[in-house]
Amino acid sequence: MKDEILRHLRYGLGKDAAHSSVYDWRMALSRALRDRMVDHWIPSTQEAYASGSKRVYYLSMEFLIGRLVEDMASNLGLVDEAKAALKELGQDYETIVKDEPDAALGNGGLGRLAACFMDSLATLGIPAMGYGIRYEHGLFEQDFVEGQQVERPETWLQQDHIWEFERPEVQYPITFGGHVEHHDGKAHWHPSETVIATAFDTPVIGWEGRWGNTLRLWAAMPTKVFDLASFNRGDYLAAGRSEALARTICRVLYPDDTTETGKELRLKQEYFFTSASIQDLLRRFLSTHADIRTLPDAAAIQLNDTHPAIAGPELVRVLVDKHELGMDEAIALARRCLGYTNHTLLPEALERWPEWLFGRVLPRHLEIIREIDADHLRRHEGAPKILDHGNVNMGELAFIMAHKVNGVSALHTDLVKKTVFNDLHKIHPQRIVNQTNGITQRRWLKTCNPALSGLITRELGNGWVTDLDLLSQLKSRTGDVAFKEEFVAAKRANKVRLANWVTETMGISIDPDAMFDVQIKRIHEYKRQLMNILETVALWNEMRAHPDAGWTPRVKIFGGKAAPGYHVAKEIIHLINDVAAVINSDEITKDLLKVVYPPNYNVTMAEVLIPAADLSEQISTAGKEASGTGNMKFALNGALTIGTLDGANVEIREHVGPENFFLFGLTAEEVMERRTQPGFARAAIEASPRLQRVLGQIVEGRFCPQDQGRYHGLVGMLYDSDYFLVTCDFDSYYDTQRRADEAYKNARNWAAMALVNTASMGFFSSDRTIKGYAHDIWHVGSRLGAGEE
Ligand code: DL6
Repeated sequence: MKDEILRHLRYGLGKDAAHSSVYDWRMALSRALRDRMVDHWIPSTQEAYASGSKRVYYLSMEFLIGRLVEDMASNLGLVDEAKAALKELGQDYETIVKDEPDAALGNGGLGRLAACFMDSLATLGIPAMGYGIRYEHGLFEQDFVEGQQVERPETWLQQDHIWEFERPEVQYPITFGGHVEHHDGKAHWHPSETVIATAFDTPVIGWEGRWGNTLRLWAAMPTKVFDLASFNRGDYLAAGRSEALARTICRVLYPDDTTETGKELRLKQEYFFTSASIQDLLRRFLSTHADIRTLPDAAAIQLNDTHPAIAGPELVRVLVDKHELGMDEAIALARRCLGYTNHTLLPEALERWPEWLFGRVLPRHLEIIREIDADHLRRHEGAPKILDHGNVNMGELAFIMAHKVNGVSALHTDLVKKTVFNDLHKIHPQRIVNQTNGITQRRWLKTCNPALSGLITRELGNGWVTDLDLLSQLKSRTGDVAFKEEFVAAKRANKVRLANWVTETMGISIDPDAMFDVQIKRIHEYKRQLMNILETVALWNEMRAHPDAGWTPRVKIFGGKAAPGYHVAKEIIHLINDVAAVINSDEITKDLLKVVYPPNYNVTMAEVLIPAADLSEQISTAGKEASGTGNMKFALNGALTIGTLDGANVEIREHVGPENFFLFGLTAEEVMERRTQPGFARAAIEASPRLQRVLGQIVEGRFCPQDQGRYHGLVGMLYDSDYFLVTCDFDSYYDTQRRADEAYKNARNWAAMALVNTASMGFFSSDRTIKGYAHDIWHVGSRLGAGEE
């Protein structure tokens, strides 16, 4: 390893050791690791090709992969070797790992899930390819200026992305606009714009390098660099037009995972990567198969949300216009290949495009969608339509074109059946299935929490790294005082690490013995960070009034970004920061309560916060969080959850047992019922003197004396509408927090509860989730060991 690092330093980077920066060392180490990856990757690719086995194609607008050095070193079993080699070279492994920027090609849960799935697919030896966009700028960087969120462009590609291989030979034209002519019994699309999709491949190597898959991200290039004739005429804008269009397509990740942007560019992005992926998988298929009708035996195409839903019409277009299949047959064939995962019930997140806009960008696809609608209606009279009231409904399109549709937790799947797709579910009662989300334990325990994972491996061996159910053996240790002490010591070490980081980066000192209470996720009204900060103020009021009442000291930790155009979410951020400033400077409560909100929450920050958490805040309005995956990461790392019966919380509670979970709040059914009661929010506030006081303080400007009216709108909204029922759940949340306080005082019992949480998380491995998809949706198997057959 040492020689390999030095060789890369010299011949890859043209540097000698004496004059190398941390960046140079990181590049050299990464290249050395990448070489080893390739040695696993190429045989897997060859094996998948030679065997002709069915592959999974996972189409996703987002892959939130984070840093890779440690992931790769860990999966290849090279961490110790790398550390030792660097030490001999006078370098520190940790410093080098920390130098890597996060690959932030995603907004939140949906993108991180895709990254966990890629890890599990490779570990399970299932031939697969992830397809997405190589954004020039990933998710924006968040800063706080006077407590307010400021967005700055993210620039991960300013440095070499060392893990990828450019494939200039893998290029496809992607066309937009123009018109369609029908003659000779065929459709002829004459597009007006073309860009070229070019591939960049990142190997994804599973545990112990047993199998390797590929994450193929598409970048857009112009068909010609620039138009010399226009340039010579002096028309510089026209000369650079095709380059500008191409660059725009993969320039930014839309910083919003819940609202439809309504932008033509977004539609172009979606079609760009979907069309490139379909062309690519068909080329691969046709290089080894003669009969296009056997495509479903070779390709399972999974749509991660509706963003790639255009895959249905695109595949039909190729089958009909190029391979001359009949329309009905093409629709049926495409459906056998396609699966669709729904990740949200929020109406604003269900994509729909105005028909005129869609037809302008993709005229041939609009025609095909009409045919799909007609075909479906012929078979199912009165069925919901894709084209409805002048819109193209991507949810209906994805549903109708998929042979299986899945929700991401048991409750969510049930609600998908009862609400958004109720009519379609009645027509196709077998189509909707559940696949509860999961997380990869390799990143979210093994790598991010060496203190705890080392202890577990010492006790159980390392089988749990690929079989998380083995953690259940830890349940028998809840009475083992010595083991529990070590379990607690691991948590404390992680808390000290976090406390040091908070002091270094924010200048706030926090006590590692206080309860670390963490809410990290996108800022959204339904996730109710607002309720959390209101409860914080209520607690502060009580602490100030009775400072000697034996309080459990707390550190409230927040992390998360708001979509730049989401005004209310940004106000909530501002409020949290305003409250933090006041509470953190209060002499009376300084040893009892702190509020910490480090800016720019990302995967790397999660890897530090989650292992250090005692309490995991999963407090969404019931029925709104499709699943959540942070909830699983916290519980796996020994945090207890305070949560509602929402998303995967329901299943987490079932697995850990109700006595090891702090439940509060209205159920999804009660939420729906409560909303029908006029004035429910005002009534809830009037019934809660505690909440009234907090809202009064905020309105009076207690946390922003220089701008007293700052939160009048926010508080007014709580009185008048409160769609997410913060007011109704507030008292129950406050009381449950106090139960958590009491429980925390009994350190041994808390440790036992935390240990049961860790021990019960086997079900929430993404390996289990992927096995579910493989069995129920994709009908694919593992190739592990198959090469020796
Ligand atoms: O399934 C992954 C993740 C869930 O865990 C979250 O509960 C859910 O909110 C998230 N959904 C989205 C939807 N975005 N859009 N459109 O990110 O998916």
